[in-house]
Amino acid sequence: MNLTTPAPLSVPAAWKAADFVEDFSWIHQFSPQQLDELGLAISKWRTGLHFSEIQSPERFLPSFLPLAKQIIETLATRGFVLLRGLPVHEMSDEDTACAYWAIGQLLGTGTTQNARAELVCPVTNADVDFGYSGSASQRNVRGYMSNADLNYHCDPTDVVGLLCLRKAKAGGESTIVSTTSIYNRILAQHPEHLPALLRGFRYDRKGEELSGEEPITPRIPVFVPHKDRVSCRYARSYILGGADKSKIPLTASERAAIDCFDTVARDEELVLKMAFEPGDIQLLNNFTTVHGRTAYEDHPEVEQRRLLYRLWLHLGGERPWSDESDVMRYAFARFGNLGLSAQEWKRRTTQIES
Ligand SMILES: O=C(O)CCC(=O)C(=O)O
Ligand SMILES: [Fe+2]
Repeated sequence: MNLTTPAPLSVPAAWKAADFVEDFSWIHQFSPQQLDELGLAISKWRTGLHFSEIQSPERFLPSFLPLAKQIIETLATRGFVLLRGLPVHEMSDEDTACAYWAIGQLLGTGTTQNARAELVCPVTNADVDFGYSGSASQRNVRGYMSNADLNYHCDPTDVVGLLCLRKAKAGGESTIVSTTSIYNRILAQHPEHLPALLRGFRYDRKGEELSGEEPITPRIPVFVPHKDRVSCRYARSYILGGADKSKIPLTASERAAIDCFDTVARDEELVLKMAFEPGDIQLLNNFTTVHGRTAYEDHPEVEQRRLLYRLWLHLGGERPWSDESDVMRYAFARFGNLGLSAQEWKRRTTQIES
């Protein structure tokens, strides 16, 4: 265990909204050369390949390689970037998935994200009821399939990518917050909540576990302080679901601790707003940022609904991700059909078929 005495951190990951009023270095616009390479690569890959079968994308996208290196460095330190200008209007949704997957594989390994083992997962309103009431209709529902407000959370993977294909008619604003800043604030102003947050919570697997697997995770700390950084895992709806399914209600101090986390996360001083445009790719380090989304209203036509493509990337031996404990990195990330690379998923399905 890498626990150290909690202390405030002054590192690039501890950013605040005011740091980016005039600094747009977090936005990278794809260059004409990068887009030409991508167009050419897609025309090669289009000939019957599924995106998950693309081999060695780096051979086709040489001008992306310095960018990929820089993105990984930035994700490891500040924790977020926005790539702008993927020409989604000029591409079929299939070609977009292909381009997006290929770019993602230059950064890490794409993994499956749900019981259906989707590797590029559509985030769109499937008319499901998502919320925090714990009602039967909300049981086992994941927020990305609804148009509801999503509380600040980490996705259970090293890096999440969200590519915007279509915007909502109204709402659906994405915002992010540094979890290092949340930690600093709680340490300074609400230290009484730290013990519960360091101890952590059990997460609901929302029925996506395989038979024989536990329906809830072991306890996952919200914060793990290290010498020069603090790792975070947090997702309120899954914590509430975990308490519900285990039939062990949260204690008053646990409830107060997650309420405190949410209140601090919503502080305007900490929140960075991102107005997604079609073609934008948001990339986040899930150990140092939480993201949220406001509720939204869709256009009436189903094909015009807000649509994002989500990628979950495993960064392998790359630091600091490789320094995380198994509980932090995998307890809520690898179970059921989730958290598998395309190869691992193929192997699993081939074994089942044969
Ligand atoms: O719709 C969004 O902007 C975010 C969705 C989200 O958090 C997710 O799919 O993990
Ligand atoms: Fe998310």
